Amino acid sequence: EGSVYDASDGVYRSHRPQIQVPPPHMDIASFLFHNTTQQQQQSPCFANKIAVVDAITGQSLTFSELKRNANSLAAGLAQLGVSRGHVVLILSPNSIHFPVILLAVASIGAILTTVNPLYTSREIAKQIKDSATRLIFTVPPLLNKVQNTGIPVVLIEGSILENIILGISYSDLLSADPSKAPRLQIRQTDTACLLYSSGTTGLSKGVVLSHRNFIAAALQLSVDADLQGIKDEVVLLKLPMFHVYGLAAVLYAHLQKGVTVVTMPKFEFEPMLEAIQKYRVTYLPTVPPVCIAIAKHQGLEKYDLSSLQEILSGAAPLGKEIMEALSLKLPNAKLSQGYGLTESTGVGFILRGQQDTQYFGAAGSLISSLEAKIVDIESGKPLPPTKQGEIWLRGPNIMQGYFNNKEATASTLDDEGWLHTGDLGYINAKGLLFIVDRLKELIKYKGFQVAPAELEALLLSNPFILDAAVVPFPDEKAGQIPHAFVVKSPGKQLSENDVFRFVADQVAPFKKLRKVTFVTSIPKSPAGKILRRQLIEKPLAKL
Ligand code: 4UW
Repeated sequence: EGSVYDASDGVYRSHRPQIQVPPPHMDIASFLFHNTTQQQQQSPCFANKIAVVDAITGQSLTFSELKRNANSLAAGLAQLGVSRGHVVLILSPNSIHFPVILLAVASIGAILTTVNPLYTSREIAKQIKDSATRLIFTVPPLLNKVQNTGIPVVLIEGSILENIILGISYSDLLSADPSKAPRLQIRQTDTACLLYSSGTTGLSKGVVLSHRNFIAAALQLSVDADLQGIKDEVVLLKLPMFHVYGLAAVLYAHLQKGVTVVTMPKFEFEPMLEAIQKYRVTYLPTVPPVCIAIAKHQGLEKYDLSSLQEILSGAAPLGKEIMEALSLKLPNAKLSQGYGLTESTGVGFILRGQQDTQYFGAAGSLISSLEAKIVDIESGKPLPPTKQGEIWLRGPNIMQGYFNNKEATASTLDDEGWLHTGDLGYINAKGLLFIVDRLKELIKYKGFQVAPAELEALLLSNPFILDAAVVPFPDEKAGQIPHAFVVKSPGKQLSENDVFRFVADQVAPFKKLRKVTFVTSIPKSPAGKILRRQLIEKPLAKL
């Protein structure tokens, strides 16, 4: 039984034990350090336990070093004038410094916003403006993307020379006296992170996640026995730390438990297998395309993957067939699936380690302390098990709202605190969630968000294009690819390639159009809204 359906109010409630949120003065940094210091006291060898290690360079930080560095950096940032409510942006691949920066920034009441290193300068500039970023952390190879923003930059791992030119050195900041870290009273309801998501519609928006959201999500992921994982767990974090899944559900949730996190700066298939072998990784959280790659890979036996006890898939649908193929390939590793959103601090439904094939294809069962409703999209009435409707979620992990965007917040979070996910699904008699479709505009390419509105706005900025719409098109490897329908301006010549190139030059590679169809008009409702269903169904009908 995953959850209990209450017919009197139409709410599904989790069967898992409730989480105990710590006292309100604890922020994400003090909570993590409190937990790990306690473990240190219980076990003498814990102090030297590795908190995070870079799988490629071997650079690492123990839990004590993580704490000291975070406190030093907090002191250094405070000396620089970074204070409560200021937004700090990080543009960096995964690294052992990422958690240091997260905890330092959060511990002084400032707010971390993350950005995909693949973004173009134009995309980054938009986020800097929207979030009112005051300081940027980046690495030398990405410096050119933020150099001309006028915002002070700290180079992580830059050479001394580069740092001198920029004026602020990461190593200088880290050399500050950790005991000088400001002792601020941070409220757990204060914002810890601004993670960007397009939500159910339109352009990317800052998802306001509080300290409590992060702490709750971490606890929700570990409150009951089947979620706790094994003793001496080692988790591989090759998912990006800029995304909620990597940041909240893997990095923060595992560090606060005292679990070693092995990180990879970028995802590559064979190095991932090498890292599993080398670091005796027990747990691999990942996304469907990687599950497919493992299931189809010839030559897995070259690696000793015997330490791997569990693989978790999420961020996009994973079908039953792939799960079956994967379980044949790695018979000793259990398969799990989870469902979440940036707006729910990543967590929602999860099922860990179910070997039984009857669970394959399910997105999980309701996480602790979270309520769900399945709402009929026509009548707005809550639905009982097996009936499909929009998934709504309410609980301590649900975002505070979209940053500076009352309108978008109001259309996603209702007065009773329900998050309208824009996902269509049903909960079966056993309490398992099955995702059926996405009602919202969002396209997911390999688990990454692509907002149609963003590509449409770009297409419309081209004088050769009169009108355009972008919708998802199914793809075996990527899950979905962006497909543009384009109406040419009268008398203008434009090829598919021109359209591909025009977009590709201005967006991160994962947002590129992968299919273009020229049409004479875009179907719209009387109110002017693009009738996306018609476009989505059009190419399928042709097959
Ligand atoms: N099946 C079908 C799924 C699934 C899915 C997500 O980019 P965002 O905002 O957020 C995420 C978060 C994923 C995640 C975080 C932490 C975690 O433990 C976990 O479990 C494995 C997953 O992807 O996109 C949110 C949207 O992505 C789709 C769905 O449309 C959702 O609204 N999505 N998971 N298992 N679709």
